Amino acid sequence: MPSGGRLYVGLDSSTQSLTAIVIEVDGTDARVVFDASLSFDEAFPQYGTDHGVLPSASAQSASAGLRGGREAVSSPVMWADALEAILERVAASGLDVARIAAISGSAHQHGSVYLNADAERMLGRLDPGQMLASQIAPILARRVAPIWLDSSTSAECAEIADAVGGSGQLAHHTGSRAFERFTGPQIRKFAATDPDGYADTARIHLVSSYLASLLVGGHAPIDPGDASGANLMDLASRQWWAPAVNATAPGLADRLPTIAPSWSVAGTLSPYWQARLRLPPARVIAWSGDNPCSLIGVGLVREGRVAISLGTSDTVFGLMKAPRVDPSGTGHVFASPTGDYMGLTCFSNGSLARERVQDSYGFTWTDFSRALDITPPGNQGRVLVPWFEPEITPAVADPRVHRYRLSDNDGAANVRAVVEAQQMAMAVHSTWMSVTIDTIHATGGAAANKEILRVMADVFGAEVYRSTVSNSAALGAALRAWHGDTVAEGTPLPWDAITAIAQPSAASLIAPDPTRHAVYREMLPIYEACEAHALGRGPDPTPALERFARR
Ligand code: ADP
Ligand code: XUL
Repeated sequence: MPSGGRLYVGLDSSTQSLTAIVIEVDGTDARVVFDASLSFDEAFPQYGTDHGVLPSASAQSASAGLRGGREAVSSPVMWADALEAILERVAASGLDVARIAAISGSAHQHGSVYLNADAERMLGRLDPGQMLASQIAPILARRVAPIWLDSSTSAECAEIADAVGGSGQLAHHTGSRAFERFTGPQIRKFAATDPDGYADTARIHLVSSYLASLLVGGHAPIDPGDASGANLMDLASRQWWAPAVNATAPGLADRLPTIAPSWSVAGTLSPYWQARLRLPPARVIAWSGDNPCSLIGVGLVREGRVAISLGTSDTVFGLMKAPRVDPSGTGHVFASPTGDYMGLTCFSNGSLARERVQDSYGFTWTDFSRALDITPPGNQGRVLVPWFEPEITPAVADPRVHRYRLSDNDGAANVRAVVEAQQMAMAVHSTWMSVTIDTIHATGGAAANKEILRVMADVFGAEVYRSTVSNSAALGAALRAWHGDTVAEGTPLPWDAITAIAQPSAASLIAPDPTRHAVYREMLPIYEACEAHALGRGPDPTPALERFARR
């Protein structure tokens, strides 16, 4: 290897874009030396995607009949085009690419790619004189890939759960009850609606293992982190769970990739990439899902710390030493790339709900922050249950906003009510992880708002640090490439050292206030009662709120 630090490439194939981050490592010091992104809609208009999703006509023609829920599919050929385009940028970046020691990746979870029996041979002898995408089209057994936004498989979810002995059993083994977007139910639907296409399918990859396969020029394994988003993997053994595999589709066991540890070397960059872009035969470390990669990219390698991502939706996730499963059936357990587990709970009414309140009163984000400043913690017993849109946690199909003792004329009180409700909901619905949360890494667009983070710190009674990593999944992938390379070299570095670059700065700390935290401890059970009432499962919480307001 030429002199200078080793370079590690992390790719993140998200729903809408592909990002590459390159880090340079000297000893245990790492720094980002390249960061670029391309948006699918803008870079590849010929595919006609909208936010990365093919128009619904493609979804309909790709499967016989549209049944219930929304179908959402994307294009594996477009993803191949994007992979080539982003690696071209890395190759042309001026970096000394001969120093690339390893490359890994992250992909949105649950999506599936169906390859035919020619794939193995064709991937092994890609022609560097031709674009990658043109050579991929002939090896697809299904032109499109269903992705995580697809909610059309409720019937399949019920059938799979029934066949394995119920939702509890499925969740106990695979970490999640059957979810429409998860890979197993999607495979079942394809096998039933397009039996010829399924018969042509020799290998079903997740998006992560598909893209890794394109890099190594052969079928890559899948890591346990992304495999646990399939409703098919047994968490304890990190192998496919035969009852779920058999319940999903006939002959599925032969069509799934092998599961290998997240730090496995899947192969090296194939002759195609070496000849076409002059890249070295760098190690390709198994790819993983975006959530497992983000866990690493925000530096969560110990139990007791969680990340709260305040993006379009709000998500709580953190590392768990043991695979504890959410008894309410809304959270997920995935394998973590560290060899541990991770819990994740997703709330669809995140920034979306904050923006709805903001818009109703014509507030800027500065007004929004000021409203939080001038209203007291506990909001004088005024509560809003913020289901502006269908909610994942708890499951609410018919959205409605519920106000208790709260007038919708009072803008400031509504701002505090939405933020408190979201933070309390996250606190309540993450207790299943049985992790004592002492530290929170806040990420996502709304983490820019200090006043929101103050409510977070006070509700959880935890120290909140603002993470400044802009693409935690891509950074996590680059760090995983580094980690996998050290394992392959026989000198594995501990995760604390690998993730030092991802730790938030001490200066961003927002410490909890004990007096305010005491207010929220009192309020939390009352908020739970508000949720129960809104779900039609409990009495009116107004008397309890009145007592709380008078206290
Ligand atoms: P995505 O999930 O799409 O990646 P981001 O993490 O980029 O979303 O978050 C974008 C959201 O952040 C915006 O939609 C906006 O609602 C929110 N946001 C940006 N700045 C602020 C702010 N100062 N206060 C509250 N929310 C904000
Ligand atoms: C998690 C989930 C999403 C996708 C896309 O279960 O569906 O987070 O991984 O980001």
